[in-house]
Amino acid sequence: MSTEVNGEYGADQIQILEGLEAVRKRPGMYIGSTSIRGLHHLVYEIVDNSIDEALAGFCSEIQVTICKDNSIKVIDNGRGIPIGINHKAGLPAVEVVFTILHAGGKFGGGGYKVSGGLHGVGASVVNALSEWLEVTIYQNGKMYRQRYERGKVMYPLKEIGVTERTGTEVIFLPDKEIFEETVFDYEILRQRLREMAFLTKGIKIILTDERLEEPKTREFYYEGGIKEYVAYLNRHKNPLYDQIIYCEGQRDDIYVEVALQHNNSYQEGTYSFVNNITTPEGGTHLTGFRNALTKTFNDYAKKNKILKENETNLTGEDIREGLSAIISIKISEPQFEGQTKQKLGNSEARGAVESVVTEQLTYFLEQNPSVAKMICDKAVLAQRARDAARKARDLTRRKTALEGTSLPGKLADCSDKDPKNCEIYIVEGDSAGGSAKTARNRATQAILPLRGKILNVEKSRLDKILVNNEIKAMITAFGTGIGEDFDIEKLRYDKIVIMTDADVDGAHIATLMLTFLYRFMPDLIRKGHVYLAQPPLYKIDKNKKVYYAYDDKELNEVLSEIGRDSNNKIQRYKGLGEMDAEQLWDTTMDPEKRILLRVTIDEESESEIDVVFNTLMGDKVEPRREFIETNAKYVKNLDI
Ligand code: TSJ
Repeated sequence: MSTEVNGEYGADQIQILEGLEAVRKRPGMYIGSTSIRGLHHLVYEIVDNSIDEALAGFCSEIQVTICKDNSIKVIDNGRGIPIGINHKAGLPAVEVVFTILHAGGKFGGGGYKVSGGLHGVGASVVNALSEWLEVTIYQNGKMYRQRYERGKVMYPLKEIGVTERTGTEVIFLPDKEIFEETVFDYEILRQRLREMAFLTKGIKIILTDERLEEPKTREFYYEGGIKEYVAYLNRHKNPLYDQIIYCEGQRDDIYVEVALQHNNSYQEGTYSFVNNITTPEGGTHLTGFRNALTKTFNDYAKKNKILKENETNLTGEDIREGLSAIISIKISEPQFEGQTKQKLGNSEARGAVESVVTEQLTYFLEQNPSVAKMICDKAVLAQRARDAARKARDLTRRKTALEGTSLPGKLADCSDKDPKNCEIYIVEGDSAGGSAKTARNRATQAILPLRGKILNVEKSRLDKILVNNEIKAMITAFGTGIGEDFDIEKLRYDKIVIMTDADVDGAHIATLMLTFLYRFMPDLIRKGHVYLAQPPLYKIDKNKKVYYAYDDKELNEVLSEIGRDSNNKIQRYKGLGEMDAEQLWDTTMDPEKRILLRVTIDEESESEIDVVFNTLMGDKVEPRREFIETNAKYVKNLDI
């Protein structure tokens, strides 16, 4: 059975094709890039529409499937895209959605579109960039379908059968002519869809990967929405109190939701979103939140004599110590600012968030005095530590002013004074440090040996951190200063190479260092200056020839190549200390032969990185062990 719903095809069609052709000519303008990132963006564009249907109150479930041929299928149980004729275009609304640029949400009337933002351009862009796309609509007891190829309509919307359900189904195959990469990454989709589920309370999102022999399915459903997101952020930490503080409200046309809970660490983890899109650089909504938090707690502390009238106010930083928080707002016309367009600019958002949070947080603190006291007490301690840290820092600043920058005694510096040519090896242990000093190229390679485990900065306040000798040595050697004083122009080395044993202890020490760098000099990592050295795990001697293997797989490869016989002498290195200087140079330090791993932060998942670090650094032992065994995912391979 096949009944035509609409057969009119006119001159408008030509204009439509020109619109979609523009998308195919300059895809980057519409989806950011044609890399793997842009590819995944297609999925979010489609799913956003179902999320909007959920926000409008008509959809409770979204299924996302990666099909065997790498096409993507999205099904929701909403009302189904309207099929009636849109009078402006003279076409069924669904056809307008898929063929006219920027039509998303503006058809049919009553459509409530808030999601999308950075590239919120909708279904027509996905259609234009797909080899083919098929939409099926379940509505009023009937099923309707239309198919497009590279944006072109293959046939008018047709009725294809009967159904009892309602909803929308879209399948599309990204165009290999457009995208550099057309294989979807399950992990990337899993992370983003989980985030969307956290941000849309009550929605169930089901992700299935059918490419595997045994299809993999994950369900994301968070009844409490961002409250559960905060619980998730704190899942490997020790919350200061049981409740998750939650504020929700609407001011003018801005819907505001905030959830927060403190833990007993010293770092803040606040993540803000606008229309379900992350705003890593914050903006007015974040400012409104911070203002409200600072003001409400100071008012409470004064009123309840936790702070005396003549005592200095708690700073925002004091109150946010150990805070995990999610701020999520929905606004109809978000303005994104800054170089990367990741910062909210709408000034009305500041007032909206400030008003909702002040009102509801004040009420919460009055209702929960013991929680209020715990947070205030922690903030007062933070205030004292901050004062002590300032004194310590003033002292070091004054010192360097008087004595010039005196480099740490343990540092064996290089002779070349041009930072571009220089690198510094941070080496675990004095004995390995000794070998490294002998082995190095004195002109360009500096060695800084560190003794034993460095301080865990996740578990220490700033005043402790700044007087720690190992950390002081690193800060002075790098030359950049830290925190607000940080200046990358002053960096004395192009590469900072962390060299530790290839065992669990070594991995832990490397992580402690990375954590320190991430917390106090994140730009060193962002700008690609931080590396991990890769010492070999095995040495194989055969008839006076020496081979090295960096893992078990390579060991096997070497053995297959040279023959497995009794002349092989295999040594498993337990640490850098077992290598002499020449071996260390040959395997790990010689720029011609070594392998370095560059440490990177995936900007899209900085909140996930936080969880990674906290997994390693937190008080709870079990998740840490698990992590070290599965190894660091923020490290990407780089051959140099
Ligand atoms: F992106 C898309 F257009 F391809 C798409 C849209 C893809 C998927 C998987 C779902 C959807 C979608 C659209 N789901 N639900 C809707 N809802 C509407 O379009 C809709 C339905 C009814 C009314 C109304 O006012 O009666 C309004 C709208 C916007």
